[in-house]
Amino acid sequence: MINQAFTVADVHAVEILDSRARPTLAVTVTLADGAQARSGVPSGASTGSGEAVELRDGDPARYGGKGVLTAVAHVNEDIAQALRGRTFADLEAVDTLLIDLDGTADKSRLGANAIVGVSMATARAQAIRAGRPLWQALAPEGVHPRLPVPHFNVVNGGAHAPNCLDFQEFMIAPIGAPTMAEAVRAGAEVYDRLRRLVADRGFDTGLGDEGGFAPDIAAPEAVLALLVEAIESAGYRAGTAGVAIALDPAASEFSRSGTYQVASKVLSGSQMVDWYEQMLDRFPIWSIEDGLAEDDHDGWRELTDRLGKRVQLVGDDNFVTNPVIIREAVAGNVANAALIKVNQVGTVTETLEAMRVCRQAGYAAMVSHRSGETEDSFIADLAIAGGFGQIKTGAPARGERVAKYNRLLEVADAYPNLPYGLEPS
Ligand code: 2PG
Ligand code: MG
Repeated sequence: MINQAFTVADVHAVEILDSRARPTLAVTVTLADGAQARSGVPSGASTGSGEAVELRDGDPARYGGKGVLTAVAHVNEDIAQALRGRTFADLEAVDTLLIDLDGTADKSRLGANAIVGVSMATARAQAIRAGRPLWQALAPEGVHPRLPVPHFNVVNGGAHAPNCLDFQEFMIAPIGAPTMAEAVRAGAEVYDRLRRLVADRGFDTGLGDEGGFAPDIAAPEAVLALLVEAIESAGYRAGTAGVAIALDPAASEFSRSGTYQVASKVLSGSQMVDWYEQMLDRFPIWSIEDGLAEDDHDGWRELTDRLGKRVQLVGDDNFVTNPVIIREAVAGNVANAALIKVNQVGTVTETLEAMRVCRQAGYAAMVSHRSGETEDSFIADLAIAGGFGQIKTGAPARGERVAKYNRLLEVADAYPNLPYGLEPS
């Protein structure tokens, strides 16, 4: 962390497009000594109900109501007025002011999209001013930064693709790769093999929102078999010694009044856990995110009791990067890892706090993009800084996803002593 006071000279936002042709914000923060940084605000599609509120204009005449001119005005008026000319001890002081200025529990007055853009750009400007790479500036005291295992989302379904696949994300994770560069190479080579396999089986090779293929395959097991084939035919071992598999079914999206309607089945929470258990027996899955719906508290406890020793269980929709919620989950023995998304909670300081809670509890943390992204690579640095050794940021294809992987490659090249891989437990 940087403990150098700084003065904000200016804050400015503009409405730009995200990777899904929807408006979002780009925020530029300028400090008094001239350091200047810009950030692009990400946006999700399968959002948890407890997320900080993304402010949309709701004017049907512009972008189908999805414009963000109100949030932009909040940055350029209220927030700029409150920050301009003021000196802050650190990033936390800025974030605290933003939270107070908003005055709501869910950041709905100014908009979490407005607030998080200012927070991210301030963090970056502060790092530039200190002459430090962003990851060094973000790294908490006592945490050892490391290059994260990239979780490449290579098959997209659910809310991210128009196919019949209910599970949202099938990821490949080169846990056994010796270096960041080899991990990225493995991801790209397996992705390339997969494209050919998908085409050979007669499926369309069109892509979903996160750059993964979106074949019309309904059964998750069929996709898993295809992934193992792609991993092995690219010359890698399937499993944690080589390239493992991670899932984000995003089960909230297919839960209906206490049941799960998925792959032409109607299952209870317990039956979902049975099904995951069978998948773990057959396939090299090392991590499951949002295996059950955010409000299925009994199900999550059963999932953790039965599978928590065998596999990483990541809370996303249910945890929403909220330190208070994660603390409760730890107390209730729910999951063993959290997904970390800056815009879910709305400031960089609260995001770092969520990671601190995970660390204290012995939970893992995976830093994540959103399905709607910009070319901003902020989360690559955040993942290095957090020291857990995990990131998911889509397929090794499409500029807004690749920007993050390329940033990791550049840091790996510039800092050859940074270790790669999962943090040893
Ligand atoms: C998720 C995310 C990112 P979205 O569910 O983990 O992959 O999707 O940004 O649409 O919420
Ligand atoms: Mg998720």
